[in-house]
Amino acid sequence: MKIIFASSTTSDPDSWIRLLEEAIPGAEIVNWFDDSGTVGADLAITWSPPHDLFLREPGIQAVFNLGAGVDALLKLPGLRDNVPVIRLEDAGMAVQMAEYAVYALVRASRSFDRYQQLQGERRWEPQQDIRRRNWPVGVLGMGVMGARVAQVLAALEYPVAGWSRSGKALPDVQSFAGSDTLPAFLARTRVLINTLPLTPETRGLLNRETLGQLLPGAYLVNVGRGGHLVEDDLIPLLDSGVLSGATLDVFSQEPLPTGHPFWADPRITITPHVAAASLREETVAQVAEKIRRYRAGEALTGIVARERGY
Ligand code: NDP
Ligand code: OXD
Repeated sequence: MKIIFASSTTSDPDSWIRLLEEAIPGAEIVNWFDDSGTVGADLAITWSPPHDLFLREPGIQAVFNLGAGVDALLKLPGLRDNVPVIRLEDAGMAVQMAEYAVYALVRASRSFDRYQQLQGERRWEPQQDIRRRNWPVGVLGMGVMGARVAQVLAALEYPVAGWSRSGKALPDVQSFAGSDTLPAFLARTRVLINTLPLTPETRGLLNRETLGQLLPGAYLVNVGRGGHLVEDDLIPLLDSGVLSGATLDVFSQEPLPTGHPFWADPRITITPHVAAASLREETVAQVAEKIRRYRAGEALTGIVARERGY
């Protein structure tokens, strides 16, 4: 079985290929090169896939994504409807996502950004004590990432709610299900953490109208995809006081262009799409097991529902 390893952002594909070949007995894994011809691959292992992956390799029968989000992959020309797309599930990412959410939340709720500013001015000025009830958190998306975020924040005794398509029952987390419940979810939320996948339904969901429904002094954390946020709406929302700040890990264009106004805005914290990185050891083991099951005709998890887009 020939597998193509196609990633336009992995700096050391050879070491990935070595590990994958060790973990997948009998596999011949070939690296993608922009200028080489068709290799006749049966399967693809991919991340940030090259645009012409399926046009150049029409024999691909299944695709294994080295990440949770498949939005870039599903857009590629030549990906046939009957080709299963299998995504990574957690692989060390969920705990990092929760950690990132804690970092963003407590900087706002415990005035740590303000203390940093005060330190620069050599001022000893305790801020108001935290009242957790003043910091209700809403998590958009209650899948592998969102559920972990919600559980960790609930354990820190913040009032937490989660919104998803089908609803998710978790201890100490209020569940909202479906688009009809979005207004009520937003109306009880001060810190909004987005962990949704980017699909036709969720694109542009974070906009002037929805963010305007949050509680006063609202704070946005976007770790889903840049396409969820209508970026032109953000600075006006901050200027008008609807939002007090934002922590953004993902952008409609990555890397964020150096001239982009977000860089210079002190109310916006930027990280370069690092909220949660798939860990190599876990990833290789998970992909190898998924491929083993696929080849053996056994049930496997992480199959993307193509019609839903995630
Ligand atoms: P999952 O598929 O496990 O979870 C997706 C969640 O979103 C589910 O709860 C699903 O609802 C919900 N959802 C999807 N569409 C809708 C909709 N239209 N309305 C309401 N809820 C919806 O994905 P993961 O948690 O593994 O990953 C989520 C996303 O996080 C990825 O797609 C990726 O974009 C992003 N990500 C970002 C990273 C980073 O470093 N910044 C790292 C990893 C992931 P239901 O449960 O009902 O199906
Ligand atoms: C992912 C990501 O989707 O890293 O896995 O963004």
